[in-house]
Amino acid sequence: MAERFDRIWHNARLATMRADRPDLGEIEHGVIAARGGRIVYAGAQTDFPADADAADRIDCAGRWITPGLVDCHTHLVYGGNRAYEFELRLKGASYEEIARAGGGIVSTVAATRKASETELVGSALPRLDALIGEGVTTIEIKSGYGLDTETEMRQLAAVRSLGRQRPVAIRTSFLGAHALPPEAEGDKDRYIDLVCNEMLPAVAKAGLADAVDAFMEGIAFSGEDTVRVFETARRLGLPVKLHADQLSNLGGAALAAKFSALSADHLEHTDEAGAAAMAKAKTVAVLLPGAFYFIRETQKPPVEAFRKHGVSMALATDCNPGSSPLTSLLLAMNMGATLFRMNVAECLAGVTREGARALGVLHDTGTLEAGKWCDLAIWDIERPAELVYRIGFNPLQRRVWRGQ
Ligand code: DI6
Ligand code: FE
Repeated sequence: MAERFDRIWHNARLATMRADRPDLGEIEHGVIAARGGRIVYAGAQTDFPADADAADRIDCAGRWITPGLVDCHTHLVYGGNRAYEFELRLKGASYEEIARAGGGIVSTVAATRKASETELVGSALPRLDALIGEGVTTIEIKSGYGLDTETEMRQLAAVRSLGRQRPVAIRTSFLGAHALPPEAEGDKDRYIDLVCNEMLPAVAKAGLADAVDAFMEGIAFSGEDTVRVFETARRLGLPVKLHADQLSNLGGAALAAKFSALSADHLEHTDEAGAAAMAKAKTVAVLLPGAFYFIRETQKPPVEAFRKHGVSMALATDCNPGSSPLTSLLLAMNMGATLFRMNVAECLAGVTREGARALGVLHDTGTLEAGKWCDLAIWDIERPAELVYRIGFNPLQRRVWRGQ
């Protein structure tokens, strides 16, 4: 009897992004067949049974299909915005100067504390929709604009709520160690006590965090502070990741590797020893060209060292109100290529397979392979390089999440 599927996409060109195939793992005459939301077959038309049966058959007319995109680093949920600070920066103030003068992250904290869960969801939805409109099927969203237990939990509850309101997979990260709130009066030790003894246990108990992140930086937290947060995460059984070496080299990459972090992110100031440590620990390098561009950083992440040591590279928007008000993963790819000199295959892998790896969900999504969720982006393009090459143009024809 002919095998029966829920849906078949045929007459398609596939960029499978499979790690065991070279480049994009292209298949010129391809078929994808799905059942129960999962891919059952993704491969050549010639190897697919001609008598296969499906409730729904979609002729892709030679369009390209990639895995649904993965944005593996965002701060999508927050109150207010920082357009005023942007104006200050246009007058000459730097991102760090504004932060040190009491603006920056803590000004978004004030606005987030004032917002209800409904308001946080409402202001984040248009940003999420912009990303979904470009084919994003999995997104990571962090807390870190509450900096007290109640607001951090409200922010993460808003994130979970977004996942119920849109067809997208969401991974949350708790970023209590993002900045020092004003009421801490400069006492970092006491604040990290609060993060480790109260916030993180409460967030973990409520099931609100899939991972734990920290901002290790001169304007934020030290390596010692980070170690305390990571040790608490380890006790609670949560994986870690780190904002590392963004504005200065404090050895964040190596520290992330020491804790077998899923990813170390930013990494503009990471040195070769950091890259080597990450390779050994299989920690993914998440590169964020939107932040590099927006704060006019000039130090580029060591892409050549990552290649040399075999460090996986992902690309993400870092969507946040202060350093990267970016809601386009397509533009992040263009910036990865133009600013960081990543090639087309690296950019595409960065927003699919490697983004999934950075979130620990590669078993479920990120490539076109039997057994994974049927998360697809179908594009009106002639060659995959167009996805990286254009600036501000969206050729998405259709997006599929879990087979729908
Ligand atoms: N690094 C960043 O680029 C963002 N957070 C972080 O740790 C910036 C967040 C902000 O400025 O609001
Ligand atoms: Fe960030």
